[in-house]
Amino acid sequence: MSVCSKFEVAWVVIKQELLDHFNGEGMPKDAAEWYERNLDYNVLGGKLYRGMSVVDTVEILKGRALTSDEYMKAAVLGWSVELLQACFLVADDIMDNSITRHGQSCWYRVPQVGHIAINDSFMLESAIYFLLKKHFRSESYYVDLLELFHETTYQTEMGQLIDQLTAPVDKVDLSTFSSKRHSLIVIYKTAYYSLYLPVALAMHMCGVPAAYTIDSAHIQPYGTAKSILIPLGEYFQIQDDFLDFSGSPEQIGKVGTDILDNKCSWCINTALELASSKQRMVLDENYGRKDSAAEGRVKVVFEEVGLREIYRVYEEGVYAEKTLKREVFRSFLNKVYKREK
Ligand code: GPP
Ligand code: MG
Ligand code: MG
Ligand code: MG
Repeated sequence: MSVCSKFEVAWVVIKQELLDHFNGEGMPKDAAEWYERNLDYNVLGGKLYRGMSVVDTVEILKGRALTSDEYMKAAVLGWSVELLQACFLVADDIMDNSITRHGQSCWYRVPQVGHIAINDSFMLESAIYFLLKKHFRSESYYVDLLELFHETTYQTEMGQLIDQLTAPVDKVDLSTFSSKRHSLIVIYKTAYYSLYLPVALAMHMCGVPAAYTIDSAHIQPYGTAKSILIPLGEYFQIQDDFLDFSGSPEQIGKVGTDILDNKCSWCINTALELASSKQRMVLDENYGRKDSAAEGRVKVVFEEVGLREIYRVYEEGVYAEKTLKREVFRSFLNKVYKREK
């Protein structure tokens, strides 16, 4: 069985636990069918990078194949990250006025769903805490898991707030954008939950302590993980921003809305740095307008300033830098997990 389908098999069990509990509360059949459809529609269909990376990290940290109990625990944490992502995306698509997600209509646009999507988003989040309690209640690190989910959710909401506030619907002012603002937005709205959360969950499950001293060096493993994963998360969101402009709906499974939505994305920030005064005028007049002809004029400037090439060079630079840092992280991991005192 492929690694991914093993993870997907675990979902069948996890979903059934959620539905059994729901039914056990005496919920009627129509509600159970709705909940199941919410779970199927919103939790599946993504790339599962985040969820799978919990399982991968647990395997790396243990340095051996997992027992079936360990695998199930890691999979519950992985699917909990996917539930968190699903809850965010259902809400994000409403806030961003998006049309499609994962190659299908956004949930709030599905006939009969509408505003119920808000409650469905809440239920996807609450499912996480049901699963954590069921599978981890008696573990010493249960509170660490709860705190991590709560803190990461809060951070993501802070990021979503500044993302939305930097993109007002009725007031386009490109002078409020900057790379610094962009960096803060993407670290908070994406990097913490997408990159740091999965790895930190796996570290808790494997008993990695908050801090310790080795060879008189004071090590804070979660801080080290953060220092590596947050910049990687920034890159992850810059990819998302670039694909919003360059990717076809077939390729990315969604229709890009950043230009229409007046988003402080990597593309517009990069274009602003390079635009001539004439191009700047085109951007000022056309960015953030709910009009596809205006969107087209912005895209022309993006092409003129050579955004594709700048992105390509940026991506290669990130890869080279991360390859180097990987060696550093690996040596850190080896120190931590082979230790006997
Ligand atoms: C992705 O930004 C950010 C999130 C999914 C976080 C949402 C947080 C909430 C608290 C709701 P995006 O809008 O660029 O993603 P996409 O391009 O996939 O819509
Ligand atoms: Mg958004
Ligand atoms: Mg969005
Ligand atoms: Mg996006």
